[in-house]
Amino acid sequence: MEKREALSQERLIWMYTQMVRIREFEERIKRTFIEHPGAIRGHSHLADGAEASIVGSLATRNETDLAMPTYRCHGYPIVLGSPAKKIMAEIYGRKDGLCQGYGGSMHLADPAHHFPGTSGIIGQSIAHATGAALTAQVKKTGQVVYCFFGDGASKQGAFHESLNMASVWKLPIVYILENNGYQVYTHVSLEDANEAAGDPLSQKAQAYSIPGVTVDGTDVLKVFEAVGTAVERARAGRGPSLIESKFYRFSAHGNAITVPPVPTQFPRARSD
Ligand SMILES: Cc1ncc(C[n+]2csc(CCOP(=O)(O)OP(=O)(O)O)c2C)c(N)n1
Ligand SMILES: [Mg+2]
Repeated sequence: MEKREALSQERLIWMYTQMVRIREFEERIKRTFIEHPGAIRGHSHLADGAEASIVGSLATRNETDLAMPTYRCHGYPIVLGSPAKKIMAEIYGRKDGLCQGYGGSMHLADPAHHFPGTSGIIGQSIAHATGAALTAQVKKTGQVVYCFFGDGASKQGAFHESLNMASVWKLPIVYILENNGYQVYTHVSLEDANEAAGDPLSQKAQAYSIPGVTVDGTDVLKVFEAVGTAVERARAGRGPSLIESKFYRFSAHGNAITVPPVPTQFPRARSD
């Protein structure tokens, strides 16, 4: 795999271009929600702020490796090579969309570009990705699975079951925990609001005897380096790693335009 210092100018420009493409694509969706309400039906969850994390991660992959994110998923197929027009058409629910309009924004899939599909059920995609890694191991395909999920998803049982199994069986998977500071509208600073316990969240890896690191998810090269190390380990048959990539979600949870201000105090249930 390419080393960070050895990245060519062409490669760096490719990374930058992909980040801009993702942001432009999502800005267009945002504008549509403002200027043409109702044109896009249902929800559309934007990932502005995640561009460097997505691109830095996927820049480390081999052609046949699989990328399996959650429902906040527009950026990944853009980088993998799915036609942006087809992704947008899918978000509009059109027949010429990536999934003939059946999936919509949250359920993109493009197997031809090594993008098996996403799920709106928080945490479940971690189990799907772990299953895909088991398949890769059993069939000896040489593929590594890139499993992306949120800070909120790391509280789910599927996360813990998957990491346990992947560690025991040394599955070729990299878990990329995208800590964007929010679970819907609950900010990480709200300690008593059922946020994900543990800081940094990468320390959860220790429970499963696998490497866990936290990285600045707004620095594409730092992400590239951290994920690259994890991918090399996975490809060598040494098992999974957990990367916590920290960044900030600029948009609201879904559709809306701005993030609500972070409340200074979480409203507690009255005990009297
Ligand atoms: C099993 C399940 N429980 C609850 C929800 C409702 N829900 C949608 S998004 C979300 C929070 C997810 O937070 P996080 O994992 O941090 O992902 P992010 O939205 O920040 O990318 C919740 C609880 C759901 N979709 N699935
Ligand atoms: Mg989150």
